[in-house]
Amino acid sequence: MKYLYFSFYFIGLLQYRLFNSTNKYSYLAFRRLYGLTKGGINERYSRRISKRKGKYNFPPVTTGITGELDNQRLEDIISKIKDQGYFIFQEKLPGSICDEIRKYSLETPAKAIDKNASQSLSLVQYEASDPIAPMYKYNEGDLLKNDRLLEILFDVNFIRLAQSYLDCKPLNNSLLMWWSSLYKKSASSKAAQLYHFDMDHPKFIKFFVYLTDVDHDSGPHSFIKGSHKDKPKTLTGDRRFSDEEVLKHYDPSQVVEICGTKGTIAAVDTSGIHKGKLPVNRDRLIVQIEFTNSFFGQKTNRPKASFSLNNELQKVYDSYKEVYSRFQT
Ligand SMILES: O=C(O)CCC(=O)C(=O)O
Repeated sequence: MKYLYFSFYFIGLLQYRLFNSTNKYSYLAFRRLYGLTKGGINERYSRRISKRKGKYNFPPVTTGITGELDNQRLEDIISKIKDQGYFIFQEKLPGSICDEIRKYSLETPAKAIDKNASQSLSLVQYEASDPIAPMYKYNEGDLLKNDRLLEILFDVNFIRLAQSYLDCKPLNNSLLMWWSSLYKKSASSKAAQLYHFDMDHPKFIKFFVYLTDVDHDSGPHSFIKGSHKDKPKTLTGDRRFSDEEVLKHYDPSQVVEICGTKGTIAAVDTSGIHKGKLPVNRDRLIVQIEFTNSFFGQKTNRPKASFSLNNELQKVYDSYKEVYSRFQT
């Protein structure tokens, strides 16, 4: 079977080179091979990408939502992400900005995501007191109309951190925002509330920003420390895992629930095992931006670059055009 997966994978790589798109079967084969080779194919492919793609030269100190970033701090943060799979920043997005985005979310319809496909397709206003689904996910096109979200998307420190972690010029892959609601009493697989790992591209990193206060009962991002580096064979399948299965193989001290007041920012390598814990006392609003080293893999959303940027963000866009190459001009 492994050889069949390899054949599909290599055909997919060739097609990707020629046509810039990944066929479904090659993508599935790539996901399986991640587990079967213990990440070996990702490492090999990523090394090649790093050699081929250059890197940006950043000024010695860059400033963003995560404060001032110099080379020493950059190295410290990256070594922590490499070691534990995540990093929680001390700096936070100011509360007033979180509130502004939260207000926007309550005025903007979102996709109610549930097992039921027809519900998932409907765009509805999120009602915290009467949710109809465990997750409400916003259309990226709507997010790109919000100046505060654009400030997160075009944050130079995120680009710099992503470059350092991915070891090449990063590609922005998505801007997402969703509510995890108090709809259900049990975890929803569709809302990523069961343990899993992501394997959409060879290498990637996500930045999460909480827009509401998050404690252990309000849906923290739960991550198994170190699981981005090493997974037991039974946890390499392309599926969801129960808490019991995961805890059979990892020490409880490795389960990290990322909690913090609104504005909390974390960088996570979600090739590690993680989930959004089911919220039981308060709903959670979260923003996520993802960077990858290649668009090989899952289809990337390619919206029009119709956003209007202030001078500062326009400078970031112009200086790091390749990062935002998925936006159609
Ligand atoms: O809601 C969460 O914290 C989990 C998100 C997640 O599974 C993902 O971004 O891959």
